[in-house]
Amino acid sequence: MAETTGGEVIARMLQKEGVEKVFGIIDGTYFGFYSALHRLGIDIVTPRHESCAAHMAGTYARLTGKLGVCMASNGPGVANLLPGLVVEQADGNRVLAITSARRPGIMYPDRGAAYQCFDQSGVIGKIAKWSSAVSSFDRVPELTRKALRHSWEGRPGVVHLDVPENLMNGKVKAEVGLWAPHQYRHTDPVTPTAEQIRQAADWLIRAQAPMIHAGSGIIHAQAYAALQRVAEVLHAPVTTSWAARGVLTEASPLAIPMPHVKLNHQVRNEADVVLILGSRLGETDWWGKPPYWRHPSEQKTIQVDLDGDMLGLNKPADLALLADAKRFLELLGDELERRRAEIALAPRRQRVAGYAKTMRDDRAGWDKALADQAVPMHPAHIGAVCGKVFPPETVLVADGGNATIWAMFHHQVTVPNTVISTFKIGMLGAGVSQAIAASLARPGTPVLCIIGDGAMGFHPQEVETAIRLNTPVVYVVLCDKQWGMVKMNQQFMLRPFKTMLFKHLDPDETIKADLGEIEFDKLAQSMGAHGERVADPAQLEPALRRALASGKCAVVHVDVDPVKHMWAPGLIHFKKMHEEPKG
Ligand SMILES: Cc1ncc(C[n+]2csc(CCOP(=O)(O)OP(=O)(O)O)c2C)c(N)n1
Ligand SMILES: [Mg+2]
Repeated sequence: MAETTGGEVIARMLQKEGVEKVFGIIDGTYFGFYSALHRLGIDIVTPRHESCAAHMAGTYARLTGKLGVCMASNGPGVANLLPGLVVEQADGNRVLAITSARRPGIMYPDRGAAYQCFDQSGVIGKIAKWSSAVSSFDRVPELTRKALRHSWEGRPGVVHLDVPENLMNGKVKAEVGLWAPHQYRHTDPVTPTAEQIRQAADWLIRAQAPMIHAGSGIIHAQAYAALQRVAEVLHAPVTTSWAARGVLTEASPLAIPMPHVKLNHQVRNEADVVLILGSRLGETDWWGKPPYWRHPSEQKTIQVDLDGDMLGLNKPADLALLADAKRFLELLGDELERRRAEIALAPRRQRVAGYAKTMRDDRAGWDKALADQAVPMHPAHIGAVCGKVFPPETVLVADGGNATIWAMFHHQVTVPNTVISTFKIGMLGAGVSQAIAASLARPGTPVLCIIGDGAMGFHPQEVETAIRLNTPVVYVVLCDKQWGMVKMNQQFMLRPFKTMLFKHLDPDETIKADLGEIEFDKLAQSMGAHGERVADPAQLEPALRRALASGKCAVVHVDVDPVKHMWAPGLIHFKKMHEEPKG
């Protein structure tokens, strides 16, 4: 009988699941696991901070549709992993975390005073979909299967398996049968019934003003083409959650991108039938409530989700459907095409043409800032110039406070699933490693990370990771030497009238909102990256072109006007969003 370790059994099971990469930092406590990954040809991707490993796994999962796996070692490694797990769970990315733990004799319950240990499963269990500690070698396969089952069912999120070092590394004589994924978990998409499709089609065909609201469920189901077909047959406008921005190409007149906040409210108020796909209608969707959405008594809601817990969560559903979004859209598309002649398109066309005019007017308003050629530059230039330099399939990673808002307002998403951020939790610094994972997930595709100077300061060490892994990410760091978004908020709290009058307060009038300088271009050069610094808007395009052409990780330090940077567009709407709607 062959000798194996618990770590090797898990590695082999991951291989059966098609896992090609595991993100994490090595440690002796799980040598049995990662040495088996290495032997099996599974790529071990090592950032320089465990929270980055979690973000990399999450981004990789989101961009590929595969399982993202990260690992961390007991005690400090897991402690560092925690913030990443919080974010990946909140943002709903399919991440399996495998951690080492101290031997069972001294843990669960903690004997006290043991080295490098805490109640890892207890803590992660509170923030994840599911967590379990493994107690014996015999239970390694069963609990790994359970973890994989949880990973692939319901809303994607974090699943955790805590494996003691003696099981990770200890050699055991055993034959462990490896099952195929379909033998222990659901692998076929959940299909709606014909009656449900007929009902949904009836309501959408007869509607005066139908609309679609799409969430990340469209990304996880990779249902872009099916969504586009249904939207086009119905001629229905499509709003999205922030995280699902671009699931319908914004080149389509039916796409209502999220920066057009007032128009999003208008569309949602005019609609008499709304089809909600893979979205919880959370706070950033204004909870699906009046006055931002039409009252439920006047708006029929069809909600499709593969997680029963999401149905009718925040807005009552008239037709609640437990189904895979892609499967649903394909069947609905077939039904709608059969009944195409019943759809009265003229009024729908007229309504959508009105929306296009509003979007053009909004854009013209935002683009006025591009006439400003002052040095240091107006932040509006960055998104606009990046749009010229980078091809449409580029993955944009947005990180930072106002830096993210400027990026969102001056970027158009024409290829679905090319925007990464932490839209639900707004984790400063996550973008640095997300961008590297994006480059690993889409080799050969450019990756652009637009990031604030505060955010970049959380994880600049990952530039070395990008160099080591040969991932040619371009980081554009918006340097205002302040926690810009918070400073703006603070000014309104402290001296609203002076803020309105002079646009900013004096340095001693705000509280700890200013930062010193980090020369991000030079810091990057010290790690072997291409570094540039630019303050003049006329120099931005050539600087970005050089960065992209360098063919390696590049960091462009962009000096932006700190006052203009604070006045990001749409701030009033985002402030309002924090209040519970009255309806
Ligand atoms: C990890 C983390 N800590 C604190 C915050 C709260 N916060 C939100 S925006 C912001 C300021 C961001 O500054 P910077 O990254 O420089 O972006 P800017 O607003 O200046 O463009 C802070 C501190 C956060 N979102 N994430
Ligand atoms: Mg800043």
